[in-house]
Amino acid sequence: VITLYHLNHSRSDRIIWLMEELGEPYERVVFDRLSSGLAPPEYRALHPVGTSPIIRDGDLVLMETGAIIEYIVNRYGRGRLAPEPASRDYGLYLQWLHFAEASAALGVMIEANLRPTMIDGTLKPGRAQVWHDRNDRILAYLDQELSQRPYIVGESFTAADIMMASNISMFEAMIGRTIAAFKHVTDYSARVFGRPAYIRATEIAYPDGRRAATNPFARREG
Ligand SMILES: N[C@@H](CCC(=O)N[C@@H](CS)C(=O)NCC(=O)O)C(=O)O
Repeated sequence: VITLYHLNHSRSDRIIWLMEELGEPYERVVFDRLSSGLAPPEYRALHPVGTSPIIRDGDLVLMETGAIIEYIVNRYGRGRLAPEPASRDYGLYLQWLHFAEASAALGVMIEANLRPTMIDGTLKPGRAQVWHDRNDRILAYLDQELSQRPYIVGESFTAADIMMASNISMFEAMIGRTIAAFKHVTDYSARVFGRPAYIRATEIAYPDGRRAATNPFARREG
């Protein structure tokens, strides 16, 4: 059975969402972040890089969200949550699965970290502006793609939605974009974040309800 080393308030919520979608058994070992936001030494001891998520399957220890998701879907998915390699959707599936961390999340993090170079609320010409513009293009692209189909790849929900949808709130929380201005992204968010597996995963990963602070679509009642 897969063990998820779950660092609270981290990307490992995607693995919980995936396992809840698949209904496959898994164990969670939970770690709290230090007050600095970094992973604690016990977590770092699990892997030489020590970022979240990390899983164990037998004697295999794996890091990197997209790789973990691809591994679990291919090995335990029994054909669920991914298009057939021979299908037309497969290429786009791989694109979004990888794009989510390699381009979308990375771009948000770079812009967020370059923001201290802003003067009077205006981005200085140069690197900050380059990343700001790239992130605008990414959001516009996402909105345009989602105007054409209900899920990021096609007619069915796939693991690429788990990878990509989880990024949406970062655009608002970390780099101040207004998601409500993107109608198709907003409609899509309501669709995927309304899934029973997502709601279950949120209750497991955020028992204190704190995800609501950054994810307006995951607001819990009461
Ligand atoms: N692209 C990597 C990013 C991993 C990453 O930066 N994870 C963050 C949590 S969301 C982390 O481990 N932060 C705590 C730390 O670096 O100590 C992935 O998706 O696995």
